[in-house]
Amino acid sequence: MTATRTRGLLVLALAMGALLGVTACSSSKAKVTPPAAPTDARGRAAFTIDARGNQFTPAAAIVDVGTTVTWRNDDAVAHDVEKSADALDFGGTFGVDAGKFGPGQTYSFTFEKAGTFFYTCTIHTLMSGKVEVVAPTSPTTNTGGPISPGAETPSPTG
Ligand SMILES: [Cu+2]
Repeated sequence: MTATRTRGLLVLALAMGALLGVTACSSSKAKVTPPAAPTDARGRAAFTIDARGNQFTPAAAIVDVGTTVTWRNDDAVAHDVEKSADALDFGGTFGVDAGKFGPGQTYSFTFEKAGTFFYTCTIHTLMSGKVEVVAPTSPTTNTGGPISPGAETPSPTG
């Protein structure tokens, strides 16, 4: 009699242990997505980058000098757009804080100098992007060749 009762308690304890084990094993692995190829937006006077799902889309774009880039917040939360800590001088006051870049709001900046400019959302630090600004080429001489890599060299500090 007592032996049967003890076995019953053991089964109950094992069942509870199994339940706890199931609930404790629900962690998910973080996925690392490789950087996408930059979107070629040369030849356009204006270009839009979406802030959506805590990502800038496209995260990398190539535009001509003089192009106005507009960031649009498509998320339900506020973001900001700021220079990355190691970014070049953008050639003007760059950035918008979260108070002016809430859901549905936009921010525009006209790139007046060539270079590769890195920016980020300081609230969601994994949210970042770059704009590669190149001197426009005449349509008759544009052979679709590679872009000069020289523009990424940071200017010396002084
Ligand atoms: Cu953000």
